[in-house]
Amino acid sequence: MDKNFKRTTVTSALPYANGPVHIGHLAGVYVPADIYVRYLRLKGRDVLFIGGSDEHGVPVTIRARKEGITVQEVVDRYHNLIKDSFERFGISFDVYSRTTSKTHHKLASDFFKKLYDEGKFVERVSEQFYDEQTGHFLTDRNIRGECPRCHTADAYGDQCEHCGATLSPEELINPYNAETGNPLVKRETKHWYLPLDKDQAWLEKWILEDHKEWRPNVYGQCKSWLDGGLHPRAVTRDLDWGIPVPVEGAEGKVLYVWFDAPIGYISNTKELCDAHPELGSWETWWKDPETRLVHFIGKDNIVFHCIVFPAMLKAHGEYILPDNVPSNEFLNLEGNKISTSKNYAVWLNEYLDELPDRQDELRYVLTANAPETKDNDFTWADFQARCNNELVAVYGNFVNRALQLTQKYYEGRVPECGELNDYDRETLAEFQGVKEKLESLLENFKFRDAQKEAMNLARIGNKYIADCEPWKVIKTDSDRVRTIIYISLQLTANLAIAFEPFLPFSSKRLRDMLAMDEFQWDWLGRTDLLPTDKQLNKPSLLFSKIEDDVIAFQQQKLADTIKANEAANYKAEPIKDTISFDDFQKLDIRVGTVLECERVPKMKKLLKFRIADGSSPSTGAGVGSRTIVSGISQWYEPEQLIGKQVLFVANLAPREFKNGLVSEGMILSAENYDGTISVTTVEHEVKPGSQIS
Ligand code: B3M
Ligand code: ZN
Repeated sequence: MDKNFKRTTVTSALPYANGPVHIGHLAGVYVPADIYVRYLRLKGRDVLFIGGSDEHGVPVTIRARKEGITVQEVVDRYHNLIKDSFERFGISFDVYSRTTSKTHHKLASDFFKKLYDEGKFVERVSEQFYDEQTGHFLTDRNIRGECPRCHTADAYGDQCEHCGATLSPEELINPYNAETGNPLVKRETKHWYLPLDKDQAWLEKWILEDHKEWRPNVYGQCKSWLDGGLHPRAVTRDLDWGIPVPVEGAEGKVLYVWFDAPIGYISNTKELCDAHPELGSWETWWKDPETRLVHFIGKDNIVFHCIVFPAMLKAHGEYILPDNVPSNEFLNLEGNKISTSKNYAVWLNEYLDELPDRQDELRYVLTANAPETKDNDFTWADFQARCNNELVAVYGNFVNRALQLTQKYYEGRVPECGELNDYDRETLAEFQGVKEKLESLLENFKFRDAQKEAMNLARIGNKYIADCEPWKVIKTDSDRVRTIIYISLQLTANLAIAFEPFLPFSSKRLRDMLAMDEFQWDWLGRTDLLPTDKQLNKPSLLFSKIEDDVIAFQQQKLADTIKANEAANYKAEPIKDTISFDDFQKLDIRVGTVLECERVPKMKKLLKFRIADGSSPSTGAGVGSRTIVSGISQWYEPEQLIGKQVLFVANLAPREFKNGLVSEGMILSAENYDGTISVTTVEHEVKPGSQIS
């Protein structure tokens, strides 16, 4: 870190309180931010970690209408759920507050007022879509209408999901309110805009020249916004949920959520510092040029944190600007996009309930797979493999061996270190070199590589103890074993420090086993962390295996969600052209009883039926029947159908198959949304040959 900074304010994006947080949020924002903050604290640096819920904006209002509860109930429910899950997951916020707090409403309102009074906004009147029956202006996403390209009836105001066209609401044919279905009219409305075009020059210099060190994805996105030319952005909205615009004549208008939410970082810091005077004034954390400001965010928030919020801060005049904005790309889930609205995600609260005491396993995998430079995929199979092959088999195994042998040979006391041989020295040297590497990776937000280095330490330890084979050497050279165990224990203590930012739960368990009350980052690499004769506590396994059934359960859960979504999105085929009653009368549909049913050799899809059809038997005895061949073998075992009564078309011209088989009619069946087939049948048994009319 630059010498000029005395303290660091770390913020992480404020999640919308419209649903629980999921692994995408964790991998993209909260786990990396937490690693960084834990590292800085361990280094003894002054740092505040600011979090909170974003409780304004359209998403929470949509959720309220969907669930049939008030917006306040929605934000209360999800704020509490999110806050609680973060806590259980070990995200070590210094404060986790909410943008509906009094402190925030006042601070955001004052912020706006100051800019307004100083003439920093431009006022504009524009025409927006308006629902006369509900008396509301609508946001783009809440407007639907016919797509001008593909003519699907229900394209969104910003996009047609059918043909993929990017749209603006003006382009929609017959726009209507997505929720009420009411038609919309255009109406004039006044709003305040932040004239970003005037910020173009200094933003270009500040980002493109002075912050070349920002991650390529962040820098690149900023560059493309800047290259495209900045335009004024509205910072108010016509909505009834949010912070009222503190200007006369602005009734019914609120601050745009992206205006107030980032100010939430400041409000939450104020709330924290006001309650804890020992932290100093909140203003020090936001206004002192010796404070370093770092925003952890997801990639869809880059423009707001790198361009809009800095422009607001600059316009205000008293604030520092972010020094870095480490943003990740997206995490996918089993090859599909994570989606809150489609309920397709691994939700943190459910993970914590379903895989209790396995916080570090998830933290580990999310960091190992962090989408730092490109989108990445989370799969449960990979989760299991990494837990079992890395956490259990390498880190856990090494620690367990070292501690168990200490119990067995020395009753849990740290033995004395004898003379080191070359291999010992090499191992220790390798260990000591890692501190600097780890630090430089962490300071540069390369958490994935940093965790790899930490795991590498465990590998070195694991290899050391496996190579030295103390369990064999004990028979011949007990002095040597003392040294091996001494070194292994020092390595173990080092691991507890190195992993603390990444895996705080297991690191704490390990420190408890080692009776290590104190520790600092700067002790990393030392070989006297556990003095000779120190009594260690009883060891237990640091990690345990993840069994197959746990993984299968999670995989099934996702598969079920996909199915449920498909069912929910199913749209029946359009109705065919109208036919006359006479035409319908030409069809002869009857009920038949399945007498025989069997597979057809060499024709995998087919089932061959013998159907009692009510005709006179050709031989004069038994029941009349016919052969019908149907391509439904994928959905039924032949035995399932024998004895069933099915509907069939009796007057269809016979059809001959390649192998000479002739089908005398067609069994009627329904095709479900997912392509599965279900044969039609009658509710009460009827005589074979009964006609359908
Ligand atoms: N709530 C958007 C999001 O969750 C928004 C972030 C605000 S950060 C100030 O993607
Ligand atoms: Zn379309």
